Amino acid sequence: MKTALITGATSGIGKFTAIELAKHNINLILCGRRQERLDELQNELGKIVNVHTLCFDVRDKDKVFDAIESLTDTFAQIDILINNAGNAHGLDPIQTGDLEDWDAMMDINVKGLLYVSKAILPKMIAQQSGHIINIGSIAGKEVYPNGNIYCASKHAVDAINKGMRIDLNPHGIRVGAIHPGLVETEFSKVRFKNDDKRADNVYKGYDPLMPEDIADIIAFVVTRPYHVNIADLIVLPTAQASATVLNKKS
Ligand code: NDP
Ligand code: 8X3
Repeated sequence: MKTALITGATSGIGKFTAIELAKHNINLILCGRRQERLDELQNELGKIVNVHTLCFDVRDKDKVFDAIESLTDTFAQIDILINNAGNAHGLDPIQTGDLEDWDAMMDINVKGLLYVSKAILPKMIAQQSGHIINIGSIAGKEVYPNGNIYCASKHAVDAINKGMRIDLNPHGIRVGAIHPGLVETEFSKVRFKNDDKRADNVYKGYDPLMPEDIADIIAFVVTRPYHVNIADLIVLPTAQASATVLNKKS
C-alpha cells in the first residue's frame, strides 16, 4: 500500500483529496494547523486506511522538519506528496496591498511548499521513487487585476514545479502540477478575511468547480502507471474561460 502526505488537509481541496485517496486504498498523513479537523478526518478515514496526523504551520521551518522526522514505522515511507496548503490573503491593488498579506502568501504558498518538499525529498531520493503534486492555480499561469502577489506566489509554484521535475528526473521521482480555476472552498473566506457575503458572491451565478472535482483528478493522476507523469494540468469550471473571463449570470 502506498502512503500520501497531504498538506492543507483540513479543508477544501486537501480534505476531499484525503477522502478520495482513502477510497483508492492509499494510507494518509494529513497535515494542517487545525488539529480538531485533522482528528475528525482521521476518525472517519481511519476506518478505511491507516491515517496519521501532523499539526504544524508550513511557515515554521523547524516544525516542518521535526514533523517529518517524527514519522516512523508504516508512515516513514512517503510515496506521494500533495503540496496543497496555501491561500490568497486580500485582493488589493499593489499600491495599497497589506505587507502582512504579502508575507503570508509568499511564506505559505512558496516557502512553506519548499520546506515541506525539502524535508521529504531525502526519503524519496533514498527510495529512488516518489510522486509530487504541486497545487498551483490559473493565477500561476495568468495575472488578473489585484491578484498581484497571490499570482506571483502561484507563478513561483509553476516555476518550482518545473525545476523540481528537471532536478529529480535522475531519481525516478514524478513531479506534476494541477492548476485549478475557481473552486468553491474556504479559499475566498480566507482571502476576504471572513467577509462571508463577499466570499459567497465569488461562487454565485455559475457552477464553480467543487473540491471533489480536483480530488478526483488528483486520484486519477496518482493512479497512472509509473511510466506516465501528468506534468501540468489546468482545470477550469466550464463557465470560466481564463483568469478574467467568467460567464456569470447574475
Ligand atoms: P481552503 O482555504 O479551503 O484550504 C486551505 C488549506 O491550506 C487548509 O487546509 C489550511 O489548513 C491550509 N493552510 C493554510 N495556511 C497554512 C499554513 N500556514 N500552514 C499549514 N497549512 C495551511 O482553500 P483551497 O482548498 O481552495 O486551497 C488549497 C490550495 O488550492 C491552495 O494552494 C490554493 O491556492 C489552491 N487553489 C485554490 C483555488 C480555489 O479557487 N479555491 C483555485 C486554484 C488553486 P489550516 O488552516 O488548518 O492550517
Ligand atoms: C484561486 C483561483 O482565480 O481566485 O487560485 O486566483 S483565483
